[in-house]
Amino acid sequence: MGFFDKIKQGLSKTATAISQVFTGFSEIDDDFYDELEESLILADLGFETTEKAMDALRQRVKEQKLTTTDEARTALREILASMVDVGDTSLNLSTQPSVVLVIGVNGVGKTTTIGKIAHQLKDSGKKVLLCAADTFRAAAADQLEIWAGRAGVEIVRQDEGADPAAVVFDAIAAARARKADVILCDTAGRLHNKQNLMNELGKIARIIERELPGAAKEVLLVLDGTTGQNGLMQARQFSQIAGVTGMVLTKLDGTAKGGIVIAVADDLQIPVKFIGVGEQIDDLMPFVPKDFAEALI
Ligand SMILES: Nc1nc2c(ncn2[C@@H]2O[C@H](COP(=O)(O)OP(=O)(O)OP(=O)(O)O)[C@@H](O)[C@H]2O)c(=O)[nH]1
Ligand SMILES: [Mg+2]
Repeated sequence: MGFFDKIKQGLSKTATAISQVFTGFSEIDDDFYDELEESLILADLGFETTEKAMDALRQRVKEQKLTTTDEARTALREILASMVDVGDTSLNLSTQPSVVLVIGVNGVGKTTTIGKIAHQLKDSGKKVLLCAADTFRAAAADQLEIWAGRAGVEIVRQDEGADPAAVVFDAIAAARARKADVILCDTAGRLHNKQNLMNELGKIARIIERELPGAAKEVLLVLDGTTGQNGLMQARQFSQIAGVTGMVLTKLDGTAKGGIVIAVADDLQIPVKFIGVGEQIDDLMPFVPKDFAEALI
């Protein structure tokens, strides 16, 4: 299944609800606009992003003298695609090694996403090293090790309770010695309001900066697509603290409504780089703004 089919399947409920607005009206009038607006808010686009999209649509309808809701559908697809097209959606891995730090609240899919990314990078010929900087739970490093085995990549870990920054330090040394291309760093799930955990992230970032000053670095924020507008709040707070360079929206195969992807990209002006569409190693798709807008609308 390609990107389009998988996403379409996951978002079918939302897409059907929005589609019914376009098929339920033939002409563009106030009732149509009202219903469309409501369907976008229900799809998790959030109030502000919905308003922005609706304003752009109204303007385009006027300027281009559109009359049918079919034409409005095409216009809205283009508007949403350009709203989420806020930067490079690929990972910057231009140095050897480069570092990808993966952060987010508990249970959003950080470790799983690392396993999936490791698999993709390995397939593309990169030498990948996983770093188990989630030392908070005993099982966390074990879980990452299972993913390392699945992806066929190496892992650096220490005992439970070790200083996460020390594990990162080790991983950087190992990456140098083994000439790894990419270090993928798992971190403990944290609440953006837990100060000591947020300080710990800062310490990890400082170690990376000190040890690899010129290296390409990504900070990927993982958000659970099913948590809706709460995900947007998390994204705002993490991005203020952690210098997020890209986002991953997971669980778009389940009950997620999908519009949250557009809301976070538009609100933060940080590109979504991947979307998770299942629990298996292949269930991670590169984010393609145009395809996503088309699947949703
Ligand atoms: N359906 C679905 N499930 C997912 C996806 N990504 C992750 N999961 C599931 O979400 C659960 C949590 O995933 P983890 O990778 O352990 O999440 P985490 O962020 O590392 O969690 P902590 O380390 O506890 O903070 C697991 O059951 C995963 O299988 C996805 O894209 N779709
Ligand atoms: Mg984890």
